[in-house]
Amino acid sequence: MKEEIAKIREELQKDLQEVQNVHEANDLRVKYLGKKGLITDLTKDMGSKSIEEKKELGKASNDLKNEVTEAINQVLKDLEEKELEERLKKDKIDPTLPATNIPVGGIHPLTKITEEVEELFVSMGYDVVSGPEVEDDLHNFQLLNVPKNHPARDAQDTFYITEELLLRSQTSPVQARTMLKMEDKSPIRIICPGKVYRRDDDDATHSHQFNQIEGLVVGENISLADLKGTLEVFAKKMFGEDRNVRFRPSFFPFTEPSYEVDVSCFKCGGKGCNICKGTGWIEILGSGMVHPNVLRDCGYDPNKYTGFAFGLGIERVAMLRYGITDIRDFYTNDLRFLKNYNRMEGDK
Ligand code: 2NM
Repeated sequence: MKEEIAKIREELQKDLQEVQNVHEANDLRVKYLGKKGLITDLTKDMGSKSIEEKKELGKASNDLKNEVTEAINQVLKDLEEKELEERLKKDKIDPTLPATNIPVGGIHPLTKITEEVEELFVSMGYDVVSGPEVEDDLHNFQLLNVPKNHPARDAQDTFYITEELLLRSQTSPVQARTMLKMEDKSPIRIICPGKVYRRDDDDATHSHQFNQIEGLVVGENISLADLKGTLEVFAKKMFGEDRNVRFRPSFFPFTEPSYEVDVSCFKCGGKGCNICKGTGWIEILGSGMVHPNVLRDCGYDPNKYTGFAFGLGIERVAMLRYGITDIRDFYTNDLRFLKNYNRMEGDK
């Protein structure tokens, strides 16, 4: 037995000297200490031994086990140190090298305005709803009380794909779809942000594709006072609490009566300047009480339900808020332009 132990020791010494890496050191652990390892083997036929022999063999094999464990651990430690040292030597870092300039993305100004408007209306209990950009004549025009001979339907103003299909010219078809979908005709409070398309020649203030947010509230006893109160809150949140707001009579096919909403000029305070073109007022949105024909065609009995609706152009609001003078700047994705709207508070 002693001979066997001596033999194992001898073999271990040889093995330890030959170990090259952590992997091999772990193999050694299995070879000596594993379930079928050399040391485990020693105690295999313990059962046939006398008590004295068992004691002796038990102690000897235990000592050997500890010895081997320690030796292998030491080898592992040495190897790890050696590997670390080599890596440090190889991967030298030069902290004086200039840092890599990683361009950081930011939130687009149109997204910022959209999110701000969404947040305000969601806080007042509205849902945000979206719908298809490719629409049909029914949802984009007919259901919104836009008659067959209306100029907005002209191929000169609308992008037609076929005679029936078109790129939506406003987001109100989403609202028509929402009303039609409400089987129980329960009240509606929604805003619909999204891209719309019109056949304009692009210049500093026109774009053939822009973004809109339209709102719709339908229920029993919804009145003009609700429209005025809601849009006044909106106008002041967007352009400043000390703005004045006025409602000017206007015309839209889908609302009756209809109003355009102006805020007092935030630059001159109403005295007249280049921003308000001397009038003291800035137009920010269109609105009105939903036309009874629209309610009826979308499944809401106009004798029982009323509603108000409004629409605004995101680009226009963003241009006013940030003093942007060319609408095309939103779409050219020039980072020098976009970066301006992602400055941290207090930056110069
Ligand atoms: C505007 C102005 C006034 C409007 C109407 C509707 C609907 F679907 F209820 F008929 N949605 N949006 C509306 C009303 C839009 O944009 C200048």
